Amino acid sequence: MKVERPGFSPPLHRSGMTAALAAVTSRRMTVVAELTDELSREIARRRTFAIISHPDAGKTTLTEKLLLYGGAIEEAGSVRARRQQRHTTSDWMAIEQSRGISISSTVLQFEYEGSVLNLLDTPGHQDFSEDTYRTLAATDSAVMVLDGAKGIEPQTRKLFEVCRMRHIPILCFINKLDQPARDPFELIGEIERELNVAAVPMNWPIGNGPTFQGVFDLRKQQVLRFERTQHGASIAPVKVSGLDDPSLEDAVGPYAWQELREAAELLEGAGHAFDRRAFEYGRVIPVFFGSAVNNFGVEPFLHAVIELAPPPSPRHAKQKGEDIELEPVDPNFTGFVFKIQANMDKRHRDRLAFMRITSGAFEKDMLVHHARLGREVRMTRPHRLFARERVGVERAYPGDVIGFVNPGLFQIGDAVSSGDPVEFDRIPRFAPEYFATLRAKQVTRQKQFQKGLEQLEEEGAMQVFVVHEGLRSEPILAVVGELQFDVLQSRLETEYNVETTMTSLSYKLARWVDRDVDEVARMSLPSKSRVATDRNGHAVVLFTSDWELDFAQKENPGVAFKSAS
Ligand SMILES: Nc1nc2c(ncn2[C@@H]2O[C@H](COP(=O)(O)OP(=O)(O)O)[C@@H](O)[C@H]2O)c(=O)[nH]1
Ligand SMILES: [Mg+2]
Repeated sequence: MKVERPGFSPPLHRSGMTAALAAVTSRRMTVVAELTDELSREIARRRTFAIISHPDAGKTTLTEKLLLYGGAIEEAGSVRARRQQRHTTSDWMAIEQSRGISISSTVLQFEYEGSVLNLLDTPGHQDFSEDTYRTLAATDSAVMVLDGAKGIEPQTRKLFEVCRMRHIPILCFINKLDQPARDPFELIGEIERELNVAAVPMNWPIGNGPTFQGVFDLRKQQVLRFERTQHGASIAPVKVSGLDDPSLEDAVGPYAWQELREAAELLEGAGHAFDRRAFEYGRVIPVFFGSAVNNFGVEPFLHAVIELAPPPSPRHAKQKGEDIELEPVDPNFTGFVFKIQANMDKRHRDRLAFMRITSGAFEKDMLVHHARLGREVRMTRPHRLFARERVGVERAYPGDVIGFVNPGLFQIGDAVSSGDPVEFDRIPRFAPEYFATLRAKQVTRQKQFQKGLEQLEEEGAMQVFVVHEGLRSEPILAVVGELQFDVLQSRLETEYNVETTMTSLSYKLARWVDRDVDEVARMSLPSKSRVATDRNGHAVVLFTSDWELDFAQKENPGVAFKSAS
């Protein structure tokens, strides 16, 4: 027997359709095709990349210069600006400017020659590496900056390993060639040896230190000579010529000329041919030379990023319990939150959730499924970001990082989808190693103090533990790197107007135990250890040494002491 299902009609063949219905259907199909076309086009022109390296290699300076050449700013600022000078765009926090270091990663979106770039400047210091790791989860490629005098430094190596694990393609910019740098062949060799990849020079420095004057483009066989500008604040004039230009020897100087000729000859046959697929898989690194502070080699590098860095690629995710590769062209909008930051805008004092769009087109006010909350939410107040500045957007596409004013709706790691719920790979939390208590100096500021702690914990700037059965005892703050404490105190003061005093504690390790906290408190634990709960109410034990942890493990053989919740 045929069952009649209400609302269900068998597929119509064109011949069976009325003319009006056919017209509507065909119009709808055209609209769908146009939308897919638009989505593909928008994806193809997007580049989302993070700038990574050891501190002081020049990430923030290079970022500023990419903005300058990209036409996003008219005049470049500097990291350690003197009174009359501009600060860099990406180091906008007060403590970043006063110390001349990056503490928090920054998102900058701008358009250049038809491409849309989402640039993420990261802090290099290992004390803030959790922030950098989160940012790497949101990127499609990375720019690795090396200091030409130092080569591969420890933090660069660590970040490279993260990129390798995630198959993130890397472009390398060897910076500070205006200072005496190591031999370029030696630097290329070091990248290959230390990182176990193939490094392919794409251009070659002309001169070194005081005689550094430009780069030789190995693919176009073009000599680019740059002129300095005051503080490198504006675009450096450039002269372009072939290697056979008769006036070049005089212009470059005899020694640099000789070196360039020799290098050009050596490099013609040598080296690995640049293999794009191997690059996209993270096995080959194209290498560029320059000086960010002087704007030497920045423009060819910007062009290389657009040419080589891949557009948004498919991402591993889970949907309905199955592993999938989520394509950016998937018509369902999906995205995840990788960062939260409070008080970016002095006037509004609100919290912004940074969302990386992974598939589909985003539209302002759309309804999506919020996986952690298990309910629909409306995506209101989306913003395009340019460091601390933001402007409202109506539409956005995969690769884009959009900021949402977050009234407690989002946590780091939250995923949303306009179709079936989706989950992405977890963003790891690092095990804290430094512990302290913090107290507001003025009792009257207690409310602000609590609010500050809550919001900064939400950002992942530290973790707050509450001692079990420690009536009225202060919460214990835990961080991965000691400098995070300085930042906390400074931010509580500038953003929440609360002065604090800090007391360091002797704990060195935090271990999560997947049991009820009362049960954990009854376990046989070393006398100096402390049982506490984290923000989610999970039990955590604080130890002052590895020895204590071993002791606890031996006393409680069936219990897992985990370094993350
Ligand atoms: N001599 C020289 N100094 C540079 C160059 N690029 C950056 N610097 C300086 O190196 C220091 C660190 O730069 P910064 O961009 O903050 O590095 P980051 O920690 O990697 O973000 C600053 O004092 C910059 O002015 C360069 O090309 N040449
Ligand atoms: Mg920096």
